[in-house]
Parts: sequence; structure tokens; C-alpha cells
Amino acid sequence: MPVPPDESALLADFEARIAAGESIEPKDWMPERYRKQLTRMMSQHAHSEIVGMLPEGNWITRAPSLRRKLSLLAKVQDEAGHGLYIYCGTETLGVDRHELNAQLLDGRAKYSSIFNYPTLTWADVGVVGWLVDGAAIVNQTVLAKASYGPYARAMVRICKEENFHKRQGYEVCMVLAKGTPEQKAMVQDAVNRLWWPSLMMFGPSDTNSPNSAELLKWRVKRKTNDELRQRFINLTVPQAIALGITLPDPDLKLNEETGNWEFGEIDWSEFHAVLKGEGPCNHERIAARQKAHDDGAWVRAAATAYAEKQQARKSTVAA
Ligand code: BYC
Repeated sequence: MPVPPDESALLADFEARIAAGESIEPKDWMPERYRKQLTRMMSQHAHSEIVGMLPEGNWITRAPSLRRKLSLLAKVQDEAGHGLYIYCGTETLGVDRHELNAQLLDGRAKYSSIFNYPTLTWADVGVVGWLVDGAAIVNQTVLAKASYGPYARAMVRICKEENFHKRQGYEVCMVLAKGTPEQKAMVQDAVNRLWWPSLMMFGPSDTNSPNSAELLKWRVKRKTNDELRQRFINLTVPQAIALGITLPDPDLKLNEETGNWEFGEIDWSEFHAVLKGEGPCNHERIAARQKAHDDGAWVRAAATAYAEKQQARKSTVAA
């Protein structure tokens, strides 16, 4: 889109600041496209954290021991915190979180495809921590250097917590993989189901990623979808080997020259079907969020009434 003449100097200054590695802060001038792209990406991220509580929250009452229950509870609460933290960050761009929530509930906004898959066994909780939080860390460590200050700072704290999540997940997998043959088979089955969807978390391949060019130009993204996916695979294959678990990809092989684990073709038709709402749990997830929204109506009404009362009291004192 052509830039109006009076904005070209502002844009040049904005891009120079980004090139110099400066942070863009909420009150700074920014192009509308930058604001729009960040709002889209950050709100999608916040929704993912909130919807991401559902597949694991499903196992809190069935965790196999008190220790497991406590760490799972803590992890799911952390995800809630991450969601709220990122919604706050998104609000610094001038959008209201009620509007963002409305966009999630009516299907205008996306959330990560991975959370449209079910968690069928306790091993899934371990594998989600290992692979899904592992993928999130790879993606978010780079976002901690994003050009938008509030988002980058949120990522620093979130990554610390995601590291704990990943370790608890990997430890669950380790205990099960060294347990009875049935327990090991449970981990293998969970990996078979969740490996490919975890790779899809990084988004479409670079040749098919319409938002990447702009986000890379403005240093919101610092690496491409394919670069991060490859990094995740390189980190994860040795962890699978250490567990004695086979990743469900017969084409996976180490390229000694590049040091990369080469991998097979991702089924992009599955990815696009999940994005269109045709994943195994899309309806269930949105129904759960809609119910939470409806059940929380009285809390919002009470908070609004309280705020109005406080405001009225302040006005009376001031008069
Ligand atoms: N799922 O042009 P592209 C977490 C959409 S971790 C759904 O490459 P972009 C958690 C994309 O939005 C997960 N949609 O987009 C972990 C775009 O559609 P629109 C959350 C996806 O933005 C553990 C279209 O496909 N993390 O929360 O350049 C426990 C074209 O894609 C997906 C983040 O959100 C997907 N996997 O790159 C609990 C990280 N991939 O919007 C919680 C922040 C792509 O144009 N986000 N799409 O209609 C990002 O890093 C980037 O937005 C992405 C996509 C890499 C995800």
C-alpha cells in the first residue's frame, strides 16, 4: 500500500530505529500495518495460551499422583497467566480484550492448530509438555528479540516458565519410557499422534507464508517458519533417541554436512483443514471458551458495577 506523503518521513524514522535495533514502544509512531500485524499475531498467541489450557486441564483430576497433579496445576495456571499477560500487551496497541475475545468466539481470530487435537492418555500430557512447549520455546525465544517492546518483554518471562513446562513434560515421558512395556507404548502412541501437529505449530512453509515478509522486515519475526521448524527438529531428535522413542517419520535422517535432521513431507492439507475448523476438537474448544465466557458474565457485571460505584464516590468527594 502506498504511504501518504506526510507519513513517509515518519516511516523512514521508524524503519531506521528498527534497523538500529531499537525497541518500538506503545506511544511511538508506528505504521498501521505494523500495529495490525502485531495485534493479529499477539492476540492469536494470547488465545493459544488460553485455549491451550483445555487439553491439559482435562487431566488435572486424573493425574496419577499428587506430585504430578501439583505440577500440572501449576503449568495450566501459568498458561492462563501467559494469556492474560499477552492480552495486556495487545491492549497497548489500542485494542480492547473484549473485542479480541469476541473475535475468538465468533471464529474471526485463530489460535494455534495444535490445541485442536485431543489428549487421549496421561502420556499425552508428557508429550505435550515435551513437544508443544518445546516448540513454543523455540518460537518464543526468538520473539523475545521482537521489535515491539511489550511483546518482547512478555516473551522473556514466558520463556522461563515454558522451560519448566518442557522439563516436566520430558520427565513424565522419561519415567513412562523407562516403565512397563505398556507405559512405553503409551508414550510412543502419543508421539505418533502429536509429532506432525507439533511441526505444524511453526506455520506454513516459507514459500506459502503471506505474513512473513512484512513481519521479518519489521523484525517482529527474526527467523522464518521453516528455520524455526528445522531448529526444533534438530533439538528434538536427540531427545527422542535418549528416550528410546521413534519419531513417526521414515524420512528422518541426519545430513552430516549441514548438521540438520532432514524430514519428510508435512501433510499441509491436514493443517489447512484444522485452520478451517475441521480438526478433531475445534468445536469442543470453542464451545468450552463460550461456556467460560457465559459463566463469567456475572463477574464482569459485578466488576463493572463496582468500578461505577467507585467512580461515583470519587466524583462526590471531588465535588
Ligand atoms: N495455527 O503467514 P503465516 C502456546 C496462520 S504456543 C493456527 O506464516 P505468521 C502454548 C496464520 O495466523 C502457540 N494458525 O503467519 C504452548 C496466518 O493466518 P491469518 C502460540 C496458524 O503470523 C504450550 C496463516 O496461517 N504461539 O501458546 O507470519 C502450552 C498464514 O501463516 C498457524 C504463537 O502464537 C498455526 N500453527 O506466522 C500452552 C507464537 N500457523 O492470521 C500454550 C506467535 C500459521 O493471516 N506467533 N497460522 O489469518 C507466531 O510466531 C506466528 O504468528 C506463526 C505464524 C509462526 C504462528
